[in-house]
Amino acid sequence: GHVSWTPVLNAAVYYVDRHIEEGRGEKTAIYYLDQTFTYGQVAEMVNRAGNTLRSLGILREQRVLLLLLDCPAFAAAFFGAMKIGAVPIPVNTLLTPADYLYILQDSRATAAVVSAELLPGLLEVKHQLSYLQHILVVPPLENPQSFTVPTDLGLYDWDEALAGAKPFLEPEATSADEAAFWLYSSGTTGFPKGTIHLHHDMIVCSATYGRHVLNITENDITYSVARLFFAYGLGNALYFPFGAGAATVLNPYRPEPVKVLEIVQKYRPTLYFGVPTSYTAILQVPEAAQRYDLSSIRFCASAGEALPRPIFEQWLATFGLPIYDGIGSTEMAHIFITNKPGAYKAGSSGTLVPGYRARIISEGREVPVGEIGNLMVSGDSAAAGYWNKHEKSKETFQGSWINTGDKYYKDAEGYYWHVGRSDDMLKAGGIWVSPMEVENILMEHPAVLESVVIGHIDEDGLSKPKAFVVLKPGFEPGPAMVKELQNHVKKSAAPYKYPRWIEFVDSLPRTASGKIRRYVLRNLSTAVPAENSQAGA
Ligand code: 3UK
Repeated sequence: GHVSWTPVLNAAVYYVDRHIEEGRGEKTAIYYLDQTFTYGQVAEMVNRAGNTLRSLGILREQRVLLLLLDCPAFAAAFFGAMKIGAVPIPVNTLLTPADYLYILQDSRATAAVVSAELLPGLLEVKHQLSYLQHILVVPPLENPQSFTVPTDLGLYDWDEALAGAKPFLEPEATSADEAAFWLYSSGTTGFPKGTIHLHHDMIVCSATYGRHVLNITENDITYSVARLFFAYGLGNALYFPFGAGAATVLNPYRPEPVKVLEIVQKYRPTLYFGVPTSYTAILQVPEAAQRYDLSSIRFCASAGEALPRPIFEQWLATFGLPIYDGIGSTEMAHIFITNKPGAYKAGSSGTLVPGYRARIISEGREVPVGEIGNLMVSGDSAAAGYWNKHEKSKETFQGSWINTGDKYYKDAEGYYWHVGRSDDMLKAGGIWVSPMEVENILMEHPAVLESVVIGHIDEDGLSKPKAFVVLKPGFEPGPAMVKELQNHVKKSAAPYKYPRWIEFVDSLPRTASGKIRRYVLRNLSTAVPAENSQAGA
């Protein structure tokens, strides 16, 4: 028989070292606050990071958790780990200690690189960890000089460790098909799933969306409101610019609308990546177009959830720029259907990105144009599967096809229109919220008998969590109880998950078999504004 070997490919070499060989060593790779980093400097940082991890005994295939704000250390840790064949796992910085405990135990990461600001959350669960041995702490933004790493066993100062490491590093001869990085993705039931991406996956995204949609070149400057720990942000602000030898603007602070406008004015990015919530928030800034110069931007992208048509139109009217909405997923690494210059329809997700295939399936068959079905997608950036979640992997990864869980129809011109999810998942600001998680937390409150959480569409056309709550006898519904329950959720879940509205009901609608009829509440929720509801921040 014929024996074929998977080619040797180390994505860190493609994204970092290649630029030195191709003469871009002096070119700016990262703009960060008042610093700039050239590709030469980034390559050296990556090598020092890889050597640091190696000297701690981190081996090929071992996972390394990255709990980091957007900063140059992220790039160094991500590609440094990858260069030695280890597997970085960027994680959401807004999660709770319990979430980090789960992810660290599930992944069995042996090392973590953590921003000092986020360290307390990790230390809270450190005694419960079975696998984590080393924590490298990136000094804080405020008073980094006076920062000292707590003297706990296994804690190191990132800057000191890198300063003491060698600046040269031979890449591990990884194969194109071995794990390069993981990302955790949430679902309706159960814990988040470690989604395993391979060394070739990012390169496929660079060759598809990066080349055919963004048309990114080394003259571009990217800026993403979506953080690096999201699959969306990771492409936008790291591997798309690094794939082209372009520059990226990284900023560690919360992307408040005015801050975002200041960053655009200061660094003059050409490619801008937002989410519907951030576009909506910027449109609320008085006289934004008069006060801030956005003329550097040649392309505005949106993803994470559908961009409502009114937001597209207001943005175009205000800034003269169309927003190119596209759908991507953690499983596909990045965007596979999108609007683009010369081919867009406001309110749609656009057309297929070259390199991807899609099918809309209902009852086992592809549906005709105009009919709604479940969206399946195929492309070579697809993850290999979920870590240790066999049943969930089989549901999502079906041969070369991935079940997105989204309901779509396609029009006669090949544009895809999002009509909802086929599960109960909802998003807030483009981030997954599992209704069950919020329901369980509400149920822990002594006043709550039962509850249902759904996605409620606000006045901007964006979905946010809303709870229907049945109180136990003797508890008073009203604004005080709304606040109380909201605070209760904020205490035990990531802050973006709290219900923005709470409606008190006498009972929940159920089927004959006792299953809650969520769709009834969803319809009720859009038709009649809730009496007892109270809008949140
Ligand atoms: C939904 C959208 C309508 C959809 C992502 C760009 O969002 C990303 O990944 P996630 O794993 O979520 C995937 C799910 O989010 N969705 C995303 N974009 C859109 N729905 N219109 C859109 N434009 O339900 C999808 O299945 O968090 C986005 C790039 C990489 C990503 N991972």
